[in-house]
Amino acid sequence: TTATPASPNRIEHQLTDKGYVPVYTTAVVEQPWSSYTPSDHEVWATLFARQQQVLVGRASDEFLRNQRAMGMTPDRIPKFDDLNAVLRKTTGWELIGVEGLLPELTFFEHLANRRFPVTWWIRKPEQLDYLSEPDLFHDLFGHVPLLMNPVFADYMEAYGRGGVKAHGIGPEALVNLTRLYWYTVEFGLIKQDDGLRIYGSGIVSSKGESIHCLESAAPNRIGFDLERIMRTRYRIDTYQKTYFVIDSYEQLMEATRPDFTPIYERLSKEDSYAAGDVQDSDVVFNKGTGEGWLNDGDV
Ligand code: HBI
Ligand code: FE
Repeated sequence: TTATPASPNRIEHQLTDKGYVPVYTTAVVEQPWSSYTPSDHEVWATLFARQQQVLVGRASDEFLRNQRAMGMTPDRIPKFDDLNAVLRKTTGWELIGVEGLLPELTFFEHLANRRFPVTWWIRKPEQLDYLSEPDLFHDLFGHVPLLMNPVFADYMEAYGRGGVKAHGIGPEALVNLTRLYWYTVEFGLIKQDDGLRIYGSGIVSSKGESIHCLESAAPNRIGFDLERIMRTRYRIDTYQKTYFVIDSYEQLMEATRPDFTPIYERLSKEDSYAAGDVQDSDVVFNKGTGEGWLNDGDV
């Protein structure tokens, strides 16, 4: 049965033996801007102001610069049409409204065509600090600014094309590619002259992890290595045990140039790595203490 449980978010949930799971809908929806309530705009304004404050000195220069260049309004939910006017002429990307998580192939096809799916609804006040699926704040505040950067914009399109190909190869290839997305687009760090900085959307949209990823002694911080990342399991329900550090967005783009098929081949014969393990071949910025880590739950 599809039932929408207590969760105030609009995404349909299916009742399964694992409880309520989000039902993937591929529908593209117009942003219902006039139906946002004052409370919705208040949630945006609160999260925006809080993250702006936390990200000074923590987010990458490129992220902060592009966030300003986007002209996002801090006091109310931005209009996709307004952001698209800027985005289209800068890198040819455009935002489309969706109900929430899309089936992977649908998601990849959008990225391959420079369309970024943005959830149209925003979390409720009682969900300020955590919610299980991406909402408008995560997508808009977290993902959109770097789409203004031409090199990162190319990377995201290349990722989408890679995803469509991986989908054709099979589920293991998809898992490898999803790990790459997870440890770069969602939870990536970048090295700047003045230290490590955040560019991953999952981090920049979370107050706690914005601080934890740079300042806690618990996690590993390791130099970017595409194949190593594709082999590494990750966490969905806690802070990451390991953050990977790129030297530049160009490094990301370069890493997607080769055909991944031989890499998938190689990886299909190897075991994956636990999220918290450090490998001998790693460039280690720091080896975490592992404090507070849970032993189960790596995916
Ligand atoms: N759907 N709307 C949306 N947004 C995402 O970030 C997203 C998705 N579906 C799948 C997905 N991300 C990840 O599995 C990617 O690694 C493909
Ligand atoms: Fe995301």
